[in-house]
Amino acid sequence: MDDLLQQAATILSRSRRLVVLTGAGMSKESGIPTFRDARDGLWAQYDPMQLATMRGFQSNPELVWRWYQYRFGLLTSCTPNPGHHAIAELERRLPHVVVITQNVDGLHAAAGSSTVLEIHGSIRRYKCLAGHRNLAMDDLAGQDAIPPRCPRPGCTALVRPDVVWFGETLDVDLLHWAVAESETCDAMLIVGTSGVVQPAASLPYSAWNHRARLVEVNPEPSELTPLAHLYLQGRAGEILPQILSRMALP
Ligand code: BJW
Repeated sequence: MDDLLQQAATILSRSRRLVVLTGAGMSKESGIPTFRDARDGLWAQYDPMQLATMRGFQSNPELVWRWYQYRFGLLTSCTPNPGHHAIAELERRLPHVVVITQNVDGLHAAAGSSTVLEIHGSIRRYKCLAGHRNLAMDDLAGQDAIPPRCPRPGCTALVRPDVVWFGETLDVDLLHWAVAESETCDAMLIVGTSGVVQPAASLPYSAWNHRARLVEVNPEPSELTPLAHLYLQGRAGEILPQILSRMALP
C-alpha cells in the first residue's frame, strides 16, 4: 500500500489540471449513508423509484418531501471528514483543481473547496414544479402544507428539492463544464462512487480517452476500477490524507 500511496502522490503532485470526481462514499465517514451499499445503503431500505423520480413525487409528494426532510435533518449533525479536507487542501497545492460531485450534501464547500460542480443538485436548495428556482428553506417558512407551495408571487406550484432524480436531465451548463474539465484534465481522482449512474459514470472514460491518469479510492472495487491506473483500496477519510502527506509541499 505504501508504494501505491506514493505513486498516487506523484501523479497528483505533477498534475496541472486535476478533476476530483466524488460519490456517496466520500461522505460515508461523515455519517451520511451511501445508496447502494448492500447492508446500510439507502436503496437497501427505500425504493428509488418511489423516492427519486418525478413519478414518485407526483404520486406521493408528501412521502418524498418527508424523506428529503429526514435526510436534510441528518445533515445538520454532519461535518466534512478528513477526506473532504484533504481534497480542499489539494487546491492550495496544485494550479487547477475542480471537484465534480454527485453528492447533494454540500460538504466539499463546507471543507473549503471553492470550485465544486454539484451535478446532482443540492438538498439545501428548492425549486417549484412551475420552474422557480433557488428557493431556500427560509423562503418556505411559516407554511404548514407538506410539501410547501411556491412563495413566488402568483405561483402556487408544489415545491421539491433541487436535486436530479432518475430520468431527469442534469443542468446542461454544469454538465458541459464537467465534461470539458474531464476532457482537459491530466489526472482524475475518483472517490467513493460505484460508477453505475450516468452520465457521471462516463466522465472517467472521457478523461481516460484524453490520456489523463486515473486514481481511484474506494474500499470496494467499482465499475470504474478496471479503468483506473491506480486503485487504492480503502476509505476516503483514511487514504486521502495519506496521499496528501506524501505530496511535496509547494
Ligand atoms: C466508500 C466509502 C468510504 C463506501 N470511502 N468510498 C445510460 C445507460 C443506462 C442508463 C442510463 C443511461 N443514461 C441515463 C440513464 C438512466 C439513469 C441511470 O444512470 N441509471 C443507472 C442506475 C442504470 N440516469 C439518469 O436518469 C440521469 N439522468 C440522465 O441521464 O438524463 C438523461 C436521460 C434521461 C432518461 C433516459 C436517458 C437519458 C440522472 C441520474 C440522477 C441520479 N440521482 C441520484 C439521487 C440524487 C438526489 C439524492 O441524493 O437523493 O443520485 S440516485 C443516486 O445515485 C444519487 C447518487 O449521486 C448517484 C450515484 O451514486 P454513488 O454516489 O455512486 O453512490 P453508491 O451508493 O452507488 O456508491 C457508493 C460507493 O462508495 C461504493 O462504491 C462504495 O464501495 C463506496 N464507499 N464507503 C470511499 N468510506
